[in-house]
Amino acid sequence: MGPATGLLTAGVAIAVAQLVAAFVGELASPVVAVGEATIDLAPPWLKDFAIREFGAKDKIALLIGIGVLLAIFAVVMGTLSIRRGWVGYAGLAAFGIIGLLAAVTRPTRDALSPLPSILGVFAGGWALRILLRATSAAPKPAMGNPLAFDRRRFLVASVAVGGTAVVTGFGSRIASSATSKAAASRASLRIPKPTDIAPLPSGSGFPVPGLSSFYTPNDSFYRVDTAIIVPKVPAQDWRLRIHGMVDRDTEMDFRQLTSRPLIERDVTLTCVSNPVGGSYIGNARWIGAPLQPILEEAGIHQGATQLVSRSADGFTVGTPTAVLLDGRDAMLAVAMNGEPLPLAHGFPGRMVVPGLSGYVSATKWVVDMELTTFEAYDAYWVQRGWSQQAPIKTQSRIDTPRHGASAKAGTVPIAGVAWAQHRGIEAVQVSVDGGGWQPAKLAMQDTVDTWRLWRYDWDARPGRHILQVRAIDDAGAVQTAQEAPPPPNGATGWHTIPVTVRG
Ligand SMILES: Nc1nc2c(c(=O)[nH]1)N[C@H]1C(S)=C(S)[C@@H](COP(=O)(O)O)O[C@H]1N2
Ligand SMILES: [Mo]
Repeated sequence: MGPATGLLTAGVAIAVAQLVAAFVGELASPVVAVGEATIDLAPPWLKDFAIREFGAKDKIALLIGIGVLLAIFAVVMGTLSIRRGWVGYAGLAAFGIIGLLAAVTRPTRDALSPLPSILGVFAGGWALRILLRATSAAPKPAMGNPLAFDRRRFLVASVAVGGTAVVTGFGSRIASSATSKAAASRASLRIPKPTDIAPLPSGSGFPVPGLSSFYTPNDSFYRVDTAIIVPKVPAQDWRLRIHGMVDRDTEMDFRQLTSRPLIERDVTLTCVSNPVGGSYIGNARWIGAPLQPILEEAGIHQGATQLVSRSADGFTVGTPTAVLLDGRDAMLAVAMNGEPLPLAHGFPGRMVVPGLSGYVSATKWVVDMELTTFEAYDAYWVQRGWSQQAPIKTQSRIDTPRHGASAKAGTVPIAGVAWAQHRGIEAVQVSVDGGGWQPAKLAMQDTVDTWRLWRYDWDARPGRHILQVRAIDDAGAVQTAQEAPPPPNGATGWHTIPVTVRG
């Protein structure tokens, strides 16, 4: 009975907290707040490990971890509370205080943030009282089997409490989707036609099975961020403030942003955590307002070397001001592959800057830009040991054959992608078993800001082989063979894979 008492009490507390959070803000949920606080406080090696091992599923792994810890805590407390009721209440209060502290220290907190934790604890207290009463109903020794009597009463109480948890839990899910003004705003949004349209590239791919498509569909585009719950900012509530070392503090709303002349550009986005051969890269067609004129209108002071952009959930990015003013297509993007930004990719507005790693350029849900210096401020990942600056390093990847695959002897296409955003890819070379570098066929270069697809038709002989690829950028610089891990500013080395060829 102890474990059930603990689990049911925790279940009701969490379900009620979730329901309240659906109304006062999902980020005020104690579970989410504790999860996000854990992400921010986790030591860098643990975060790097989580991104490396779980990728986009790192949040799910974290939530499962929190769930398991909570369940253990609930079972222990429930068991102790059968003997001493106060222990259960104390455990509940402790767990509420942790949730509350996390919720009120999040960058997204507001006056209502304590509510989910407080009401959750009260609901849990109610459940615990019912369950403890049912267990302590002293059976009269004379009345046959005392355990059966206990059990029935406890069962009724459990069903009542469990039912409350389940109904409230479902209610919170329905409420949170019904209260998502951001999803509604996205569904009804029409992005104005860009005034400057990029021609659709032709011949930018190859019909090789297993090779990436030139454009990465939104639903398979990699996602990296610190948010357990995607920030939900309706377009009509969005404001961008520009301040700091500027002549004029500026604020603009979404309508003002999208009534500016918009450009449409293909830009490949890359995460600094991408290991050699990894998948944290994608290419999309973006629509947005060029950032350079927006900054120039604000009047940037001499010496403002860093633009610190901040998201609705308090994440920060530091970008060199010089890069934003050098004429490249840095933009405040509002559309991705022909639709408003997906909620997970920064709706309603994000930064996109060709040539820089995501963590120093691609702020999603961006709401604030402060002009400052690199000496004055370290952005989120810089505080955690990554470099202040992170231009993209020339890289290439073999998409097919896959690592360890086996193929039939004969002509086997080796194909993949290569990237050196804002420099461009001039050549890609393939080496088999450490032999000479052979030139791969290149797809058309769309722009220097996108990746370039390549293929090499290999005359494969039976046996085990090692395939390697390297790229050469438009300046003639050859991708380095020197192996380096992602921290602190991006992995290097040649993607190398074993394959087996059958006779
Ligand atoms: N608000 C916010 N923006 C963010 C991040 C984040 O954690 N929060 N992560 C950055 C990183 S590390 C990368 S690589 C890109 C990834 O963008 P994507 O998820 O759209 O692929 O977003 C950047 N922008
Ligand atoms: Mo990243």
